Amino acid sequence: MAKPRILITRKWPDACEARVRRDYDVVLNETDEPLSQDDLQEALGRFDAVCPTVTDRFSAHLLSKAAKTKLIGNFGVGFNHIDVDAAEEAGITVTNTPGVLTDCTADLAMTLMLMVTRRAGEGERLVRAGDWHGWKPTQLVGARLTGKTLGIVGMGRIGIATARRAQAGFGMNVVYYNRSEVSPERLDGLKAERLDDIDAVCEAADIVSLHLPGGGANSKVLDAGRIAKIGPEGFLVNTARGDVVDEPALIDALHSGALGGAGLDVYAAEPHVPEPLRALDNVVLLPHLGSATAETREAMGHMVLDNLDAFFAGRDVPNPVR
Ligand code: 8YV
Repeated sequence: MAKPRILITRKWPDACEARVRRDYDVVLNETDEPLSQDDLQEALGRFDAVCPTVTDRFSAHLLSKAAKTKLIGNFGVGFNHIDVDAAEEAGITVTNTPGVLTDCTADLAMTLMLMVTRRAGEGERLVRAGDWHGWKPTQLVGARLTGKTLGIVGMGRIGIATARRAQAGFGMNVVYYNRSEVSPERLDGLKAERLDDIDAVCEAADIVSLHLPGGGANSKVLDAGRIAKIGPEGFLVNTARGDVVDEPALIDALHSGALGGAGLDVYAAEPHVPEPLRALDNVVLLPHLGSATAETREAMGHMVLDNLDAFFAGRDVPNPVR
């Protein structure tokens, strides 16, 4: 029997590319250039499965014309770049990669939290520019994490893992908002108070860290009013999706001092990072590095392929998005 035809839209870790080459009739992206909407449309007519990343947008329009593809095996846990209703309507199964990137994304949230509160980006720029002329007691004085309150918005796997690090490693108090109750089993010893809404978390927390999915009702959930509630001494960290924050309102708040600082790994229209944001000193800007470790990226690729293997063997896929 002919092997299923697979498209991998971006360069993957070597071990994962070797596995997919061995098991499937695969087209890899040797140049690693992002595919255009026309390329993706064509792919949906040629391949049994397409394995995209966050850089590939599958709109309802595209999916409604899918002539061949029956599986979209997303390399990543977030899937707001795929219209899953339209995929379902087109009879396409969508899978993702939950769990394997939890620790690394939580580590990156802590990285941003430390960098922005301790002004590490500013310090690095100072040294690299050759402008550091020696130690002084008032130079680049930041804020201490110990004893501060972390507010988590979206207490899923990554939110919990971030809270655990903040509490166990940095002695922080934790409050959170999550639509549903989080069971004590999932909290597993973590001391965290669930507040009534996101506004209450922004009021109570010194640092707010976002861990909710992008798209839909979550779009711009951190608006000007909520950002103002975090306050001039407060900080915002976003490793979730750029669209959950009102980006122009964030820039205004950072500029006016209504918000103390921000640490961002994600942006509203990636890879575009607005120039006014890049011009600000009280923001740390990373290029969507949440899951970027060798171990995790390899685990993500293998998880996509486990889903492909199950699908083409006629078994239930292990990680359907719904
Ligand atoms: C991924 C992410 O690297 O998994 C996610 O949702 O945000 C990132 O860590 C990226 O989405 C790859 O598609």
